Formats: sequence, C-alpha cells, structure tokens
Amino acid sequence: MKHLVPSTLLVAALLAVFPASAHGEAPTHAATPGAAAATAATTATTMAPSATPADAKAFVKKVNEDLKKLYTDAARADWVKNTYITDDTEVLSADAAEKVMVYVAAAIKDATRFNGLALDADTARALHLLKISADLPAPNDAAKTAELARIASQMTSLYGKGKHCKKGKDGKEECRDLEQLTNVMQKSRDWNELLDAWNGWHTVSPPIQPLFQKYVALVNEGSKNLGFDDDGALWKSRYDMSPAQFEGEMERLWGQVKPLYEDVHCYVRGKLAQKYAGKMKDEGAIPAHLLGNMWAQEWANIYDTVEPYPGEASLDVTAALKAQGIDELRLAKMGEEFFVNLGLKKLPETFWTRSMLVKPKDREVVCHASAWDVTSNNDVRIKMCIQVDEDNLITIHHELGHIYYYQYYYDKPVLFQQGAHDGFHEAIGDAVALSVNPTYLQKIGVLKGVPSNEKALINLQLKDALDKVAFLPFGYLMDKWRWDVFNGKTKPADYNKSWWQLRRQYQGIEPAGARPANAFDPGAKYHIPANVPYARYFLARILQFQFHKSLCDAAGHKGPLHTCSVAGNKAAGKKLSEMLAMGASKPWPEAMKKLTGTEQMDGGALIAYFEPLSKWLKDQNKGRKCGW
Ligand code: X8Z
Ligand code: ZN
Repeated sequence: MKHLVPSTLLVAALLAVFPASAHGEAPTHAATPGAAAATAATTATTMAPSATPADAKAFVKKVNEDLKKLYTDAARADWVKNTYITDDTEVLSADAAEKVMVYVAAAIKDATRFNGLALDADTARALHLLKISADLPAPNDAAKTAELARIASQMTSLYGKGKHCKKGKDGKEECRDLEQLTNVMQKSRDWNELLDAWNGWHTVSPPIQPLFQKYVALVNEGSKNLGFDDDGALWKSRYDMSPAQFEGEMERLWGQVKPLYEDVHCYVRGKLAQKYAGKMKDEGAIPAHLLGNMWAQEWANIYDTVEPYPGEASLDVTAALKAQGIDELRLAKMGEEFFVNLGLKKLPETFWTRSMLVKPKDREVVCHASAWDVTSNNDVRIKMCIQVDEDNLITIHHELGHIYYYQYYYDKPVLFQQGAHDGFHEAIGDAVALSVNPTYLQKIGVLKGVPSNEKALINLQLKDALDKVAFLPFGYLMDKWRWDVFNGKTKPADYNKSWWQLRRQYQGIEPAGARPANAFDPGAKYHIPANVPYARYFLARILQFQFHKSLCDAAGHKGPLHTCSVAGNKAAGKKLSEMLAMGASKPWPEAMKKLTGTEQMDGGALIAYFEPLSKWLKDQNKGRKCGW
C-alpha cells in the first residue's frame, strides 16, 4: 500500500501533531495538514492502548481549530476561483482543497483510536461528524488525492464557463451561456427555439464525462479508505441512520407525495398537448424542453400556458418587480428585511461589500447561486448572478436561509457548524419564502389587487405546485442516479441511458429525440460536476412545509396552511433561530423536535398545503388517462 509520505516520517509527525501524552490537554502544536495526514496509517496501532476519553476531547478540540484554519484557506481560494475562473485560480483552489482532504482523511483514521471508549455526547457527536465530513474523500495515495482535487476543480470550471456556440446568420460565431439559454427556456413558447436552447446547453457536458469517470473511481477509493463501501454510502451515512434506512426514508417520503405529482403531471401534459398540438400527444412522458426550465425541475415559468383560470389573479411577480424598478441589490435587501422583521439579526456590513450579487461582465464566474461563510466566523456572502424576476426573489430567500443558519451557529466548534442535516440547511430559506406569498407581496406593495376567490386560489396553488411539487421526483432521482454510479451498478457506458430511465420513471419526462452517442446529460446539471449531493433538496421540499406549519403554529395562525404568512412574527422568528443555533450539535431528530415537536420527516404538511389544488386536480383529471 502506498503512503502519503515515506513511512519513516510517520511516527515523528504523529507525535508532533497529536501527542500521545496529551491526556486531556489540548495539543499545542499547530498542525500542518501534511504532517497530520502522515500520521494516519500508523495512528490506530500506536495510540490505541493509551487513548482515553480526555484524549478524545482534546483531539476534537484540536481538529476543530485546525479545520477552521484549513476550511478558511480553502474557502478563500474557492471563493476567488468561483468569482474569477482562470487556470490559476482553478489550481489554487484545488491545492487548498487538497490540504483539507489530506487532513480530514488522516484525522478520521487517527480518531479510530477512540473507538469503543465511553465518550461524552459532544465528543462522540463531533467524532461522528468528522467521519462523515469528507466532501472529497482522499484516496490513500498523495498523487491520487491531488488528482482528485484538480479534477473536481476542473469540472466546476468547465460547467461555469460552459457556452453553446454556433454560426449566426451573418456567418459569425455566436455563443450563449447558461443564463442566456435559461432565458429562452423560461420565455420562449416556440418548440424549435426551446429545443435549440435545450440541445445547446447539453453540448457543454460531454467533455465533463471523462473527468467525472475518474472522479467516481477516486472518490470511491477515498470512501473505502475512510471505511465506507463507496461514496454513495458515505453520502447516505449523513442522516443519523444507516444508508439502507436512509434509502427507505427517501422512498417512504416519495411515496407520500407521488400521487400529487402524478396529478400535476397529468394536468400539465394535457395543457401542453393543446399548446403544442401536432408535436406532442396527451400521453406518455412529456418532452423535456417544454417545461420552462433546463432540467424540467421546476415548472412555474410555463404558468401562462397552464393557468387554470386565465386572468383570475395577476400573479406576475416578475412584471411587478420590474415595474417598480427593483434592482438586484434591492431584491437582496427585501430578503434581509423579511428575516429582520421576524426578529432575526441584520446581515453584517461585510455581507454587502463582499458578496457577488451581479454577474461581472469582464470575467468568467460560476453563476449557480451559493451561500458562504468564508472564515466560519460570520464572514457571510452570497455568490449569485441575480436577474430581477420571481425565481430570483425566491432564490435570494433560499440563499439567505443558508446565511442565517451560518449567522446563528458560527460561534460553535466548526464540526457543529452545519445544518442538523443538509436538508435542514436547504429548507430554511424556502420555509421562510413560503410566507412571501401574494397576500404578503400585496402588503408590501409589490402586487396589487390580489383577489381571494376560489379561482384565484386554484391559480395560485397551481403556480406553487409547478415549483414545489414538480421538483420532487427530480430531487429524488439525481442521487438515485449517483448512488448506482458510485456502487458500480451503473457502468460508465450506461450513464446516459440510466439517467433517462430514471427521468422517465420518476418524472415522466423524456428527451425530444434520440440522444447523441457521446451525450452526458447528467453533467449538464450543476450539482453533478460540482460534487454536491442532491437528496438534500428533495428533503428540503418536504421539510419546508413542515417547518412552515410549525412557524405558523408559533405565530398563532388559524385556518388552512396555505393562507398563512408569518411575516413580521417574532414568536416564529424566535422558534426558528433557536433551532438554527443548534447547528449539527445534536442528531437531527432533536432539532426537528425543537422546531416541529416531532422527530420524523413527513410529507403531510405539504399535502395539507396543497389540499384545495389536490381536490381540483382530481376533478380536472377525471376520465383522462394519467401516468406514462
Ligand atoms: O442549488 C440550489 C441552490 C443553492 S444550494 C440555488 N438549488 C437546487 C437547484 O438549483 O437545483 C435550490 C433548489 C434546488
Ligand atoms: Zn441551497
């Protein structure tokens, strides 16, 4: 077996970084990650006999300190890379990430010497979180670790820089980036124009596939190195239950909401078949380019095509925002105001000076929205290419949800500076945004004259469902695809085939024509080249309704869930911030209990929220042949 450094250095380095004699005192040496990594291979055997609970506590303290420094270095480099993609920043970010990888792998192995000891709850929790913390698990080989770091960085850059170029009418080459192509997907209702934009973006991903294949092999090797069957097993281990139980949970939750999705699918397909008569039939799967979104993951952009009662309620939030001259900064400020009015903290001044809210004209950036705490110490920022529209109004609240989580747990040890699980992190902003409903938008003067009759309600609910419900199968299948890629059931030659099998099976979506032999369509979705697990978003769609319900209860709301907005309610804000402040310090069911009073994830609140629509859809779809 290869070692990261020559084995003669191992013991010396080990003693320098995690002294065996520490016995309760925090080691005082500043660990260099390389040295820490070097300790990995021998630690378990050399330290095991003398390890005590006090050693474990000291070890955790040291790891938290080291990680804070390493994460900060990596985040600074990554921030610059994401907001200024060049060959240099790509390497700098990869190098910083590599240091984290090496350190984390070594620390995880080192921590095995505490196995079987009776530890206090915080120490045990921290060691558990350390074990599941590797974003890019390092193989036990320095060259491979470095290669993995570089590949991961390259894949994100390729995606971020992605453009589709073709000869224009005047013979000149014209290129369109994802933002431009997205614009077409949102606004065009022309079959060919939509297909052209869809096909265009899907030419960006084939060059990513060879890198992705190597990445799969390397993260799997790294995961085995850290004691997991494969990288998917590591991802599934992050929910305070076994990977098999987690798969069961996902399936259970999907089962709760699937009938509602099928009803939405059926209704929308009927409308699209009318709109695109002659091009598609009202049966089977829906062509993937018609749903207003590059990945057909959220469909609210085609609301105009499927509106149940045309003209009954003007829900054109985009037009309203534009009419009022709201710019990118104002949109972000509106988000902050919502949280502040709940009684939560203001954003630090540095948020406004350091965030990237508008796409720079002079350089390549990764536009996919993200939220950061660069120093794990309230250096919070958003990176986003805001366009003033309804999607972005919701996304800004989503990102601020992450930022507010950071703001409430940044004084905790770094290992606890995470969501109760990653679905919690994704759900906060969305739960809050459920209160940014038309009634509220009318109150703050964005929307005018929102009627409250039955037809307007159905319009509104359908529009909501196009985003919230339509997303569910996509949220589920993204990782279903990767789980089987990681465990080897899906071979590289079948990547695209299995992707479309899942898209067909769960979403009832299919490509408009045969895909080219070199197509790598999963790579055209950010989170796949960017190595971001996706089950979190599925869970967040479920959780946000549960959280919304609890916040509404705290606010004393009476009446159906869909009529609730907790805007300005301090009791709801208090309840939320208390849960946020827990970070990951306790298993997620405890955080869940704090906010909702239960320890289970449950789709019931989502179903209750959409009850009026659900009844209406059943009526509409009567006698039609639903399903695909
Ligand atoms: O990636 C995101 C956020 C950043 S965590 C913008 N989302 C998923 C996506 O865009 O695919 C939010 C919804 C789902
Ligand atoms: Zn997010």
